[in-house]
Amino acid sequence: MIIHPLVAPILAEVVSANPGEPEFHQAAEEVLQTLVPILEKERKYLKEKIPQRMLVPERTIEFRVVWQTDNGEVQVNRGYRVQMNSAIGPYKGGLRFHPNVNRGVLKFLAFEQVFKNALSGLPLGGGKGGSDFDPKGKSDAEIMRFCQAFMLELERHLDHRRDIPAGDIGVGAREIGYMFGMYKKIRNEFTGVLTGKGLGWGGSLLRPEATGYGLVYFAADMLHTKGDSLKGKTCLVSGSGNVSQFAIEKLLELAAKVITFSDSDGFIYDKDGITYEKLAYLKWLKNEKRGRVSEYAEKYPSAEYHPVARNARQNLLWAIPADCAFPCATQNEILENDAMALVQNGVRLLAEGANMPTNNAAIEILQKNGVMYAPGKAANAGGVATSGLEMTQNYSGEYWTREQVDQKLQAIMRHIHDTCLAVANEFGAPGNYVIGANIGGFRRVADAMIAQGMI
Ligand code: NDP
Ligand code: 2IT
Repeated sequence: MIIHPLVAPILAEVVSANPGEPEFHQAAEEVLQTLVPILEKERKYLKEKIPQRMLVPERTIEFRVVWQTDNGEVQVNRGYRVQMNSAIGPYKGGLRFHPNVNRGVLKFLAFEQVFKNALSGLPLGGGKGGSDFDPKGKSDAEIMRFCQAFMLELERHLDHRRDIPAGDIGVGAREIGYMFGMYKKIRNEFTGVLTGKGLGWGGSLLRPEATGYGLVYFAADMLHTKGDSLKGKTCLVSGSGNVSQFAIEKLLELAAKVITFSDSDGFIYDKDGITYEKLAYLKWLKNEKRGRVSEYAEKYPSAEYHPVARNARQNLLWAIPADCAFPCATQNEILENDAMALVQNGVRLLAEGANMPTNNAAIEILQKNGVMYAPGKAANAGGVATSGLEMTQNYSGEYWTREQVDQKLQAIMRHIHDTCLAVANEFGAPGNYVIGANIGGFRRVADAMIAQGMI
């Protein structure tokens, strides 16, 4: 990809100042390229060095986490919190526990989060954190000890008006519970410092469902612009965690047919389609048993299990013919060959549940071939938006019904969708959700930064 000369020096500086952080470079490149039209039109942003400022975190915290396994072995992990941008609200974004977590991964996630949170229309700044801790195969007691040790340090950097983490890969209701308990014990106060809490202790109805549901609402709105709907559409979903499970659930509700899901070892192709009963099994398998998706094929012999080929440049899940694709696992799961396979099979729409699952070359292939493409920072914003709704409920002491939260979630997803299209139109790129999301998110944060002076 040729980098536009207006932003090439900015990207070059990001690359040289952040060595060994390819995911952060990738996210910076994707955003900078699409900001060119607004940077050309409104010179104040470059004069004030807003893109450059947005690419340096306000603060990055890195710390040691020491804990003990059940058999007494001492373990050392790295913990992080990237407090990226607080121009429009307190830092907000998830915590990820996965062995491939490092500074660069969290900087890319925090950078994306700033735009996503701005698009939501809520007063939320952006941050992200986590650890290279691997939750796989750990006992419940080990998870608890790790979460407590992690929060023992992170606590001093958090506050319900300063920085409010939530879940992400490897961090679900169980981990949020253990971290919340430790935070409350240290502070001796009960505040909504984390979102994704349990329903009986400050959580919001629909927060677990929100990312997956919001993703599907967004995709439905995209198809609606073409007079089409999800009804009867064959869909590919990847991942099998929180986002995937509720994306599948909402797709079933809207009468779509879902034929795939996956984990990091392989994928399931169920040509008969996933039913509510099969989805209930998948939820039990992943959330209670903490098993692998391969076990689904043992239970439902109509389904095929395909192990992933290590270091493959193609993920064969994306080569299965379908109408719509919903990557919901992790970054860079759709590369050039996958995008070409999707195009060849006539996929109409790709909406990202995961953060940055499609690399920049693959995005270009999809867009050039007329696939409707929605970036994660727009399409998966339903999770953080509902975290925002959880915060409002915590501040006010109110509890909203499922219907009330769902209505607000749908309204927020529609607002993001319509903002993307309106901004894309304004900048001469009708239907381009990437330009719409990036410029729409950028403008809100950039204007706040300018108003607040040189900080
Ligand atoms: P979960 O931990 O619940 O599930 C993650 C899923 O992705 C699992 O199926 C996991 O498989 C798979 N996966 C993880 N890492 C890899 C990898 N390196 N290669 C292949 N598969 C992998 O996480 P979530 O569902 O919460 O998150 C999924 C994505 O959605 C992430 O990109 C996250 O950032 C994004 N997201 C999450 C939001 C939320 O509210 N939770 C909000 C917005 C975006 P395995 O079991 O093998 O690890
Ligand atoms: O990527 C994301 O938006 C999340 N993991 C959710 C963040 C949040 O604060 O709810």
